[in-house]
Amino acid sequence: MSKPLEGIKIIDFTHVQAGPACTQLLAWFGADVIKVERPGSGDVTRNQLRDIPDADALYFTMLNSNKRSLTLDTKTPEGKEVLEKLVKESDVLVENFAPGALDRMGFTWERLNELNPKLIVASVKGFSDGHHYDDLKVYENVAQCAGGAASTTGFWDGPPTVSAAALGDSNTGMHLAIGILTALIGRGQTGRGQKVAVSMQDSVINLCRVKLRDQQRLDRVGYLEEYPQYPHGEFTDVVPRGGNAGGGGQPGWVLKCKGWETDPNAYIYFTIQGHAWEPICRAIGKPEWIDDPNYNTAQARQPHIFDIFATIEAWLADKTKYEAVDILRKFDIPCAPVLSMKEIANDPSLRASGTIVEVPHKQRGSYLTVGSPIKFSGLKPEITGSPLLGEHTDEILSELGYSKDQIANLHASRSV
Ligand code: CAO
Repeated sequence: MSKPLEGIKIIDFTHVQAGPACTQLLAWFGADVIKVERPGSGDVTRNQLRDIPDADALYFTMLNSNKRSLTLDTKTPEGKEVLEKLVKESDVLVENFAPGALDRMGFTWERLNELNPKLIVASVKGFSDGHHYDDLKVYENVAQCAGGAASTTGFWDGPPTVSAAALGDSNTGMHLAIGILTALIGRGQTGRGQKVAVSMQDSVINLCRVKLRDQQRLDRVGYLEEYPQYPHGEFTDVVPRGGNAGGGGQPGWVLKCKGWETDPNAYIYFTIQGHAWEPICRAIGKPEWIDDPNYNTAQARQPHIFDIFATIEAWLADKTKYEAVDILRKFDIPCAPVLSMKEIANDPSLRASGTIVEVPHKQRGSYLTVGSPIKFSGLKPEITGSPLLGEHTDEILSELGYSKDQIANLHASRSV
């Protein structure tokens, strides 16, 4: 099956998570992604949190599948020359170095544009260009704090809390991928490349838009009716942390199921959606609540929403999370079990859909990784293992026209 991005050559000058997540996605869809890494060491994640001595760490392997690896010291004259050749032949260069690093290497936007006017240069930085923090180096949790996620996550009586989901890293990479594909379509129209920049702060803010909505509602009316603080608690002038409350118009909460005393994930998420109130009452054996004026509107329920949740928990006490969902799904009630990573790793549906895949690796044997969360009718991304450091160096150099002797000289000069 041919892949839509086949023929697109990408210089993957990325490291850690934000950039690699972007280029991995493009590689899944057929792009030739050449990961450029420093000789000897490579992407720092090859060594981070290793579970097998002397083998690439899962942190690296799970962000770099379907790529080729070229080792190249882009600070030596010979290394710069190789990069220049590659730039002339490529469609996209993606990087997520610290601010100014690419310029210091001598590869400014102007220089890259001069070498190849059709090249798209895509960057991730912590903060956008011109922002008062645009000189900062940034990692995941820094971005979650700067993007409004941490101040609005967690419980009201605890500190700002970061999410386990990589809102700052992988999320920014996904935004960048959209930017790159847009610029590729734009290039089809204009014949010219352009710079595409995404900041981690901006990408987090884009996902926190409902909290910006809430800030404006709070400014106007002084309270937020779907938050647990309403109507009994106090509001200040900033959006509070709402625990596990639903972010939209549907109150919900994480509720205990059978076994919660010993199993940290014996819970379901239960949503009380307005139009589902009648089936909810029937499902939990409370038909008398259907027409009771203390319960039959969202407004009437809110003052005693936690009593309602407690009643539902009493109903859940003798049901596992799976049994509970199996009953509730018959009533069309939006809910799901709280799944552990172990359950996700072994979930037959996720394996069948290709969302979780097992791939071979030369050092590790096989390992589990994520497959494409985007499903197509005309494309089935095949996930391959990540490359070893420099595995494709000679192959890529010879594609660039270097002879065997020239390649040997590049090795001898430690430029590759
Ligand atoms: N050959 C020669 N030099 C290379 C090279 C290569 N192949 N690859 C990288 N380098 C050099 C860079 O040019 C840079 O040199 P200078 O400091 O002399 O300019 C140096 O390696 C270090 O790069 P860096 O500053 O990007 O790396 P760091 O470990 O100090 O910082 C990070 C890491 C992630 C904080 C920083 O890159 C950053 O802020 N990136 C932008 C935001 C981002 O993507 N963060 C998310 C990372 S995922 O959590």
